[in-house]
Amino acid sequence: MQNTATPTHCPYCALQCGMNLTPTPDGTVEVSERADFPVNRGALCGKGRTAPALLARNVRLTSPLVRDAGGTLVPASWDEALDRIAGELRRTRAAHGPDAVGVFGGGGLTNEKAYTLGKFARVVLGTSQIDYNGRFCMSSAAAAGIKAFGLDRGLPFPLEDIPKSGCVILVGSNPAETMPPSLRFFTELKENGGTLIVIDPRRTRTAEQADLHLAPRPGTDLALALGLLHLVIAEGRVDEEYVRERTTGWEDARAAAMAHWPEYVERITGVSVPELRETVRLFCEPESAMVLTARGPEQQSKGTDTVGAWINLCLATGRAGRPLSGYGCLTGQGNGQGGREHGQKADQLPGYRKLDDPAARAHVAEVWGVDPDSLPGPGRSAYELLDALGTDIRSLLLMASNPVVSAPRAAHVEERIRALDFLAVCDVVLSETAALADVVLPVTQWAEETGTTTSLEGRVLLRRRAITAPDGVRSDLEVLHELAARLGVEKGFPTDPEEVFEELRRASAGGPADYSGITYRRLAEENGVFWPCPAVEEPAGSLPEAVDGGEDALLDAPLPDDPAGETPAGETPAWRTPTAHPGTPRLFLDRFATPDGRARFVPVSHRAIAEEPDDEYPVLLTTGRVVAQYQSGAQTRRVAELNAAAPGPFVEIHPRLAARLGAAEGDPVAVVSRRGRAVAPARITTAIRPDTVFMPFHWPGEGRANSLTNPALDPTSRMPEFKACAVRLEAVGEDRAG
Ligand SMILES: Nc1nc2c(c(=O)[nH]1)N[C@H]1C(S)=C(S)[C@@H](COP(=O)(O)OP(=O)(O)OC[C@H]3O[C@@H](n4cnc5c(=O)[nH]c(N)nc54)[C@H](O)[C@@H]3O)O[C@H]1N2
Ligand SMILES: Nc1nc2c(c(=O)[nH]1)N[C@H]1C(S)=C(S)[C@@H](COP(=O)(O)OP(=O)(O)OC[C@H]3O[C@@H](n4cnc5c(=O)[nH]c(N)nc54)[C@H](O)[C@@H]3O)O[C@H]1N2
Ligand code: SF4
Ligand SMILES: [Mo]
Repeated sequence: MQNTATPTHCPYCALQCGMNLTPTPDGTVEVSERADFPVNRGALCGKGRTAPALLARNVRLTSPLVRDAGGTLVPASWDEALDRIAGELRRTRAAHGPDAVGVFGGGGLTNEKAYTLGKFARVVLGTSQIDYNGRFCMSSAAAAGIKAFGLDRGLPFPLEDIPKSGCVILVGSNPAETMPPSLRFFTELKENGGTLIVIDPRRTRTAEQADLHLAPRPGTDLALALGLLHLVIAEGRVDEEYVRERTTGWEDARAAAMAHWPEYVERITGVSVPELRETVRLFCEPESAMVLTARGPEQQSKGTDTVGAWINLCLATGRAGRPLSGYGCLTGQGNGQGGREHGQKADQLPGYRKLDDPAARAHVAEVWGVDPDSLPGPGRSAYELLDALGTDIRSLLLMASNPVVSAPRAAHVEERIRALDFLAVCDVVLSETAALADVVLPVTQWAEETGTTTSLEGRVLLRRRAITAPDGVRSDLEVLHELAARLGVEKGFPTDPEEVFEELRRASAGGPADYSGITYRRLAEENGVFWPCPAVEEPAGSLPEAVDGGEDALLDAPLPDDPAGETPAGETPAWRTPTAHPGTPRLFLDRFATPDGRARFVPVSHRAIAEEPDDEYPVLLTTGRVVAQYQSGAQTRRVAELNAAAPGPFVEIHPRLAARLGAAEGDPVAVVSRRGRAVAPARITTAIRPDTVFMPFHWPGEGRANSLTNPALDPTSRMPEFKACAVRLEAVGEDRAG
């Protein structure tokens, strides 16, 4: 086994690029091209290429840490650390009740870990107070997808459909920096004669590739989508037959759009009426078209309505649930999709079931061997949970997130974390949040453990262990197993990921995200399987009509029958029973997942961002990412090559705004909001609107963008408004006190 390459997937983003890992003599791994995975065909971005750097002992944690009487984190044995956590959680529960113990998870956790964490909260701790960082990520798109289609799977089609479509509108998405290998799908779209439209207040590297770039004022995507729908109606481009046969609610949505005149929309968004008309023409003329959103329009206090408005545009023009057409959300974290399906969300049970649905509770309680009435109800959303630390929630178990850097209004969140009676953090590195913990547990990483993730395509993938973890670290599953045992639950928390997955299959069976037909064997042999994949016993040969055109079209789907070439043509490979469900690369082609099978229009109207600029705070701040850093930077800031490429925070400023401020390139600039202040060097560029500044959020300390952001929440998704708040800029003199 040594020195042979293990095919697996990247530890970082939701593209989940395929890669091969080969062990090296010094105990780490070498990354090499894995051309058989169709999404990236071997290509990797710098983060994926350099991921093994984090396996080195000098950057990661290799011993549990416990805070001593003097307040210092010192190495401790596993037993000591686990006993301390179990003792503190028990004490909190006895003194303040089960809801005084909180759990915070992450979209980077594998399905097995996310599932087990949700089960641990409900079964062992009995707390309703669990949520996770995915709330900050795609929750608005998820809420809008469920409203309109009855189901939330980020992309309802594989990425390989993109180049064959006629037009793609990318709304607030910068894949050139956030998923570089996926850019190929958009360049192929253009090569095939399709059109790429990018909507972003900045002329990003992605926007530079576009046939048309619209640069709206941050926080106005809802008005923009309504203006486009208005024009679709006014120009007679509504697909009346589709609307009649496949949707409900059109009249109200139509009336709402008619109130958004193009000239009014131009005033709100800054996008001119001719640009709006051109967008409608490019979107409506081809036979097929797509709208893909990412964090730009979603991370707003009206993100759910905003995505709803873009879905309405797709529905009115007959561009959803048809081949090469549809609405999709580009999910972000490594397991951003699977992490939102199996119960680490406040209102959820595995299989994307609802915690307040009696049938769902009964089903999952049976799998877990507990009384349905013992399961707590829905708890608080991520920001609300963090805001309650030190008051209602006295102890917190945190796994795979670094909210001190990544949460909105981060100084306040940091203060709340410090106010806790007890904090335990499981991480691979000493993140800014782990540094505040009472106990830190060092865990294994992707190359050292097996598990499944579900990519942004809805494709369930197997990440395989390639090397043995160093002494001193344990997996998250082992941690939960040990804590459960110490809290009196001896059974039901296995440490073997495949055993967890087998249980997850049963727990998800019959739910919206049904994994029951998926096995590790199939994942390994088939390069992943798209959910839903129920374990149905169907007559052989009757594949479900997953694609218009039935079985023929399914042959196009990335589900190779036998990539290893071991099975004679026409025979079923051994790992798949003859009647196995093939998985569902494409959703909604026959019907939507609503009770009547029709998609639902939602009537939405424009509203302002929660904090509009005024005399005191006259400039808009938006935030996002750069290619070489990942999220809170806890991992990538420890990789020399990435740090050299993106060494620190900056403020993107238009030359006109910079001139008014008297700031030159590289000068430190203070950005001040009602929440706080951040200082970073100016990066002067005409690529941004003159009324807006941009900061990446990857750094702690003085340049922390989240010192500024507004935790105003979307009423449905509870997503904070990371993408727009009011700030003022101040030149920082040489005499600044620091
Ligand atoms: N390098 C890198 N890659 C990553 C990550 C990372 O941290 N670093 N994180 C991963 C994760 S978890 C996620 S969620 C994805 C995120 O992927 P993206 O959504 O592509 O990333 P962002 O930079 O947050 O936002 C995208 C764009 O939205 C624009 N924007 C800002 N405000 C608005 C607005 O009001 N309207 C519109 N239309 N656009 C706006 C920004 O200018 C930015 O270019 O990336 C994943 N990949
Ligand atoms: N201003 C602003 N803020 C934002 C955003 C924005 O666009 N603008 N985007 C938001 C979005 S979309 C997201 S997703 C969040 C992300 O922000 P965070 O939740 O902070 O995400 P990460 O920085 O990825 O933190 C993951 C942590 O878990 C650790 N880790 C990795 N794998 C594992 C594992 O398997 N087990 C354990 N126990 N730990 C692990 C890593 O070392 C790291 O410390 O940030 C949000 N914050
Ligand atoms: S694009 Fe995402 S999955 Fe692919 S190599 Fe880069 S970080 Fe990894
Ligand atoms: Mo995200």
